[in-house]
Amino acid sequence: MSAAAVAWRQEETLRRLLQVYLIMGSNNCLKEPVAVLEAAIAGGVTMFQYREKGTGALTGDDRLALASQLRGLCRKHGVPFIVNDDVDLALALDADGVHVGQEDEMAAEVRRRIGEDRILGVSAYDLAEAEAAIRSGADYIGVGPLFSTTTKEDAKAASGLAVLEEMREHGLHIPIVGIGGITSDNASGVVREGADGVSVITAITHAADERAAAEALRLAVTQGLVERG
Ligand code: TZP
Ligand code: MG
Repeated sequence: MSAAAVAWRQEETLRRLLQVYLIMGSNNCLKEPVAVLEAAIAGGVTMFQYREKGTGALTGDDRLALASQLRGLCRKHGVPFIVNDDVDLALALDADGVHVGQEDEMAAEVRRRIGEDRILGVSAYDLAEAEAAIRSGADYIGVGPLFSTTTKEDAKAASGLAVLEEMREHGLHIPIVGIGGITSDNASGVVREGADGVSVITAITHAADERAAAEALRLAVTQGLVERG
C-alpha cells in the first residue's frame, strides 16, 4: 500500500497537489516520455496521471513497462502517481490513485476496489456530474473541457470558466482541477474562478522546454491564487 497516498488524500493537501497536474501517455509526447516527465517534475509538476489512450497508445507489456518507469520516477520525487481508468494497472503498480470518467456507478465501484487509502479523481462536465462524483466518493474532480482541446478524441464542447464559479456558488467544497486547453496564458483565470489547480497535456508535452512550461504554469497558478485572495 502506498503510505504517502493516505496523507495526500487530505483535502487541503490535495488542493496543493492539484496545482500543476500533468497528464500524459507515450502518444502525447514528442520526446521520450521518461525524459518529458523528469523535466516537468524539475519544473514543479505537483501530480502526475498516466493516461495511455487513443491513437498510437502502447498496449500490453510495453504499456506496463512505461507505466512502471514513470511510477518509479514519481516515487523518487514524491509526486503522486495516478492511473487513468485502469484499476488493475493501478493496483499492480501500487499507484497513489485512479482517475475515471464521471459515470456514477463506475466511480463508486472504483472507490470500492481501491479502498480508502488511495486517491479517487472523477471527471465532471457540469454541476450535476460534479454532485454525482462527490456521491460516488471522489476526492477531487477534474472539470472540463474548459477551453477547446483536440487532445481528447471524444471531448465535449468547451464549457468556459463559468462552470467553476457555478460549482463554488452551489457550495461544492471538493478539490477541483480544471482541464482542457489550459496554457500558462489562461491558467490564472481558471484558479481565480474557483479551481485549485490546472491539469494539462499539450501545454507541457508539446513544449520545447518542458521544465520551463511547468514553471510558467506554476507561476500562473500562484498568481491566480493571489488574485482570488
Ligand atoms: N479531458 C477533458 S479535456 C482533456 C481530457 C483528458 C484533454 C486535455 O488536454 P490538453 O492538451 O491539455 O487540452
Ligand atoms: Mg476515462
